[in-house]
Amino acid sequence: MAWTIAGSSTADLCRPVIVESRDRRRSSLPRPHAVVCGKVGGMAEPSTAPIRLVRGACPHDCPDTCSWLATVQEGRVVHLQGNPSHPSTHGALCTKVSRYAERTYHDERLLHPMRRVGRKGEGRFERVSWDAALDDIARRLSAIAARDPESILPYSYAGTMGLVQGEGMAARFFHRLGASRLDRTICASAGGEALAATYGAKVGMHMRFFAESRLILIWGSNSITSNLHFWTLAQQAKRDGAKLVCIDPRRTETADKCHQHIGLLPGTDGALALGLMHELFAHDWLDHDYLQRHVGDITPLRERALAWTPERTAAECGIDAATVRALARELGTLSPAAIRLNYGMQRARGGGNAVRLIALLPCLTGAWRHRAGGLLLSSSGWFRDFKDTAALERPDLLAGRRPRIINMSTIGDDLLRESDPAFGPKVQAVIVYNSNPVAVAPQSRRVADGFAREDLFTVVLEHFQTDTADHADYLLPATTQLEHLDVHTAYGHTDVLLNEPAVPPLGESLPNSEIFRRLATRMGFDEPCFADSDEQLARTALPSIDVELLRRQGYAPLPLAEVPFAQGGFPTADGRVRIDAPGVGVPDYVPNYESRSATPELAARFPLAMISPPARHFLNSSFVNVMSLRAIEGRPTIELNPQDAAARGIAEGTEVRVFNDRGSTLCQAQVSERARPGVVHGFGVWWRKFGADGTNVNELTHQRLTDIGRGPCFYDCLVEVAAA
Ligand SMILES: Nc1nc2c(c(=O)[nH]1)N[C@H]1C(S)=C(S)[C@@H](COP(=O)(O)OP(=O)(O)OC[C@H]3O[C@@H](n4cnc5c(=O)[nH]c(N)nc54)[C@H](O)[C@@H]3O)O[C@H]1N2
Ligand SMILES: Nc1nc2c(c(=O)[nH]1)N[C@H]1C(S)=C(S)[C@@H](COP(=O)(O)OP(=O)(O)OC[C@H]3O[C@@H](n4cnc5c(=O)[nH]c(N)nc54)[C@H](O)[C@@H]3O)O[C@H]1N2
Ligand SMILES: [Mo]
Repeated sequence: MAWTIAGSSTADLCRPVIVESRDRRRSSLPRPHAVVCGKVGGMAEPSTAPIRLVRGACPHDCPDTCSWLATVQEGRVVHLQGNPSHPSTHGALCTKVSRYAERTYHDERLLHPMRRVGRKGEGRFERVSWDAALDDIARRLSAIAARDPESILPYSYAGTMGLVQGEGMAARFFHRLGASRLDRTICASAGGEALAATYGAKVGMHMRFFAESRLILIWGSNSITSNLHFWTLAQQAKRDGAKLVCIDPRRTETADKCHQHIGLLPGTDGALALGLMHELFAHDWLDHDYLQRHVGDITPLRERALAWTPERTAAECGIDAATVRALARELGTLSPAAIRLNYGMQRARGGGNAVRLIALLPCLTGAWRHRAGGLLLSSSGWFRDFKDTAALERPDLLAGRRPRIINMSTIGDDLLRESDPAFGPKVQAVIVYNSNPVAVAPQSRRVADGFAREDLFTVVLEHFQTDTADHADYLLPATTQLEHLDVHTAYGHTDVLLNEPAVPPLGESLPNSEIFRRLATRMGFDEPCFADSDEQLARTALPSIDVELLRRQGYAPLPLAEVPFAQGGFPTADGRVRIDAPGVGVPDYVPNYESRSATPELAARFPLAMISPPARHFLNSSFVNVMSLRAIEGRPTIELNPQDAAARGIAEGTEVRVFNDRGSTLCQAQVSERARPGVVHGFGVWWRKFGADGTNVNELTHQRLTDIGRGPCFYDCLVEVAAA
């Protein structure tokens, strides 16, 4: 099967035309002038120029991975809408992504390569040509590599989730170079590795069948903010009589719309899962047949769970014993019962064990027998058999070398480390793409200090001059999703999506793939794989996907069973769920690094537990610079309970300092019953430079890692709040 989009030049990438119409009034196509904001459309009067619809995919790090349609008129994207024929998108984009064109055409979009002229971090640059930039970068990287290629570090995450603009050409480049490898842990590795230890892979029930569940636990997720298209399904189930329970320390907007909110203390989910198991065992709400056939020996788990009486559980979680009992009864007796687990609850020390314990609940009750029962944390493992990561990323280019691995979650410490035998060589160069570490990584003061090293050679590929970009020696303009080709897998649904470029690259921007292609040439890497076009990369990444179908409808569902584990068949070595897994043992409750019970002396000085969940109108630190969205979010805030506020003389709107031993950040108090006493919420990863004092919430977070998966513990953090 051949891809019908041909050629490798950026001009060729912009050919696909899906629908043409000369007469807007008679077509059912959107009326661009009516819906776009002035900035994007830029026209007061409706234009009668012909329009085209181009199929694309939302590139953002979100479980929904929407299929979109871009309306192009006179060479410009004038409107973006959800693809009505893609089942999970069902024609609806979230507020922020419907403004994606505003982001693409933003006044501050980087359009030319830039070279630093000021001090590190000052953010002063001069325009240079691509040739000058790439020649100098290649020269400097070659010189560093000649001494030790491991002192060069790639730093990237999910600014785009695309397989082509993600780790395709970039991975080939760094493998060939022999650079340090990056452990990409910043989001999902605790939960992901926990799930893999239990089920064998990051797999679960299909999102669409939540609509048919009778009981839905929304656990550690604010679905209305971060998983909107799942929320539609949950509401459908609710209308059909399902009970919805939200388990979250914060009474979120999602919790408001569920039948019940269980506001446990942060990081105590493992204890709650054990308490629920206690009741399942005590009342024999177990599917013995399922357990015997499809689950490992439960004896050690039973012993552990029987020690967690509802009273003990309630005391640890800060909830009532009756709540534990009632929830266990529902889980044990309502069918089909489904758990939408998300990543909120794995950003604490015991996050991995908590995910393992929760993942065992539907195994005990046999909920997996039903298509609307079981659990979903991530569906990304379903793509394994359809994806050829080795062919895409070419680890064989390491040619037997095994460069050291640096954890992206400890970048603050690692940029400041000297050479030593355990660590290896001091980091001399960082190439950042698809990420904004100075804002998003924990303990960002140290991250900023590391990037401010005058002797660190830093190249940043970006759309905007982010906090990280301020520290670049070279700042290279990258294309957005409207300007490049890509293919996407997902971690909520199980469809592959195609993103066709809607317009040519703005200014002199280039796709990440092309920047690494050109750099490879400059470095003298002459392996044929460095000449692969974006189309070839896409085809290599997903060799068995029906490309014609993709081009016709923008998406292609994976052929998967509706009820994946009705007959067991988990992707473990023996097909059974693992209770006792190699390397991680039998799961147990692991308390936080920082909490009133774990660290009472620390809590005496910093008595408030802080969690810092996503802001609804930002996507991590993306969109923070889109004015219409920032206007909705207002300014950095900390939400605290009226009791905690009163005890500190803080009122709604008071300017406050949130601080601990690691740092301090200024924000505005929001006094609300949504926060339970003792817990505060700092929303969104703001750009530090937009913070009142040039900081953001990560000034306060630490770099210690989760029990499983070496992930960050953003939500395991004690602070104090005081009027500024
Ligand atoms: N609008 C928007 N959407 C996003 C993002 C965004 O920034 N903005 N980010 C995207 C990304 S990268 C990701 S990884 C996903 C994240 O998706 P989720 O993990 O679903 O993130 P949230 O929806 O914030 O859910 C986190 C919830 O967990 C709660 N929480 C915090 N600590 C605990 C705890 O210890 N136990 C329990 N039970 N709950 C806890 C928080 O209060 C919050 O409501 O969302 C994606 N979608
Ligand atoms: N305190 C706290 N910190 C957190 C979190 C939290 O909940 N609380 N969430 C964490 C989570 S879940 C995650 S996933 C991380 C996210 O951290 P990151 O993956 O760094 O995500 P973003 O902040 O969205 O930054 C992505 C950057 O990539 C750029 N980009 C997008 N597309 C492209 C492209 O095609 N080419 C290039 N070159 N650049 C592109 C965007 O402009 C943006 O600046 O943050 C983490 N940090
Ligand atoms: Mo994430």
